[in-house]
Amino acid sequence: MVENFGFQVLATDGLARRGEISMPRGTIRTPAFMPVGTGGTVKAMYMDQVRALGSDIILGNTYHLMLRPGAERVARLGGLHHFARWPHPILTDSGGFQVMSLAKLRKLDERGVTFRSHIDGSPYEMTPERSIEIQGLLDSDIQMQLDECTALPAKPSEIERAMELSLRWAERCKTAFGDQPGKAMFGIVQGGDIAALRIASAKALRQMDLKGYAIGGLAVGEPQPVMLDMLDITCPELPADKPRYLMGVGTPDDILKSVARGVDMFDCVMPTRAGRHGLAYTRRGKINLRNARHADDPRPLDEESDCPASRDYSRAYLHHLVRSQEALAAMLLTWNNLAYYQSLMQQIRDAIEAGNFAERAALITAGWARGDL
Ligand code: PRF
Repeated sequence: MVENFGFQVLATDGLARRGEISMPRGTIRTPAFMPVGTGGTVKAMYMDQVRALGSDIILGNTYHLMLRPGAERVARLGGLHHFARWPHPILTDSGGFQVMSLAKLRKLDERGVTFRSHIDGSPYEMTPERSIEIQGLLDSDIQMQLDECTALPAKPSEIERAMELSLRWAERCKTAFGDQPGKAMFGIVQGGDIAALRIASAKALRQMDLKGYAIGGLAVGEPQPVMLDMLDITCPELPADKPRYLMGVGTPDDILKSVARGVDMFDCVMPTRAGRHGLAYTRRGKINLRNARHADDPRPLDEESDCPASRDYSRAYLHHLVRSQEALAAMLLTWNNLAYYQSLMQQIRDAIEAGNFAERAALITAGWARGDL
């Protein structure tokens, strides 16, 4: 068994990297997509299915789990892996981003954030130290620093203030995390859409010699070209021998273009959330099963897929399930969507190894344009 957290780049193709993160609970093949398991469940999926699709790691949320069922309770029940029956690596987000988007009566200062639960209004305080403590109680393998993410567009002075605060919080999280050889605490680059701030943030985090680096504060309202510019500027500032994680991204197109710029890890609610809203991601593009044109269509979503949800059920039946608001609609479409995302990641990894990533990415992109015919 591997005792220490490690990262190895196995192959490169342009700026794209094929790598491996190794840690006691398992090996993560990168570029990796991490299904979102906010409250200890990847919604509408059994963990065995999530694993069978090729997921090496899932994401959990500090914010949701601290409110319900409570981090101390999860710890008493044996930690999040045991509680949720996922024995493989788990990455947890630190809570700051979710507090800012979900909690009520938020107040942020140097010390941390105070807020009221969106569930029952009860008060909480989240400091960098408490975030790391909670992530430890959950027994998370890859923990994230507490940060402040600025939604875009924003005033440069606001972006700078949040970026500087996030750097001070990174130091406090690093101290609170201490030395845990089998686990990692990642810093988070902030700096909005301002190149100089991105560079300053990345340089300062690099000085802290962390085990991995996330890029936050993107896909928060800016156009895709701005996000890609920020990746062009940020990735070269990060150490080549550490994993890079683009938080909360994204569409299949975002993922291809970010891998091309040197990103190794992704998470996004898109495949799971879309699956609960009647949307299917396929190699021919996105299909809205709610649409009446599918009512008499006997074809599956993808006859060539090896996922039963994609291959064995007719579009007519899926349309019927979506229109009837059946639980099985969410189950089958989420299964299909995660199968598509993980097959995309496998194609990306294979292409980088084969040295034909750009050509393969162009073919994949051309496939989406064929539409749902
Ligand atoms: N910070 C944290 N979590 C995040 C983000 C961030 O900036 C984003 C932005 N896309 C998603 N999730 N901690």
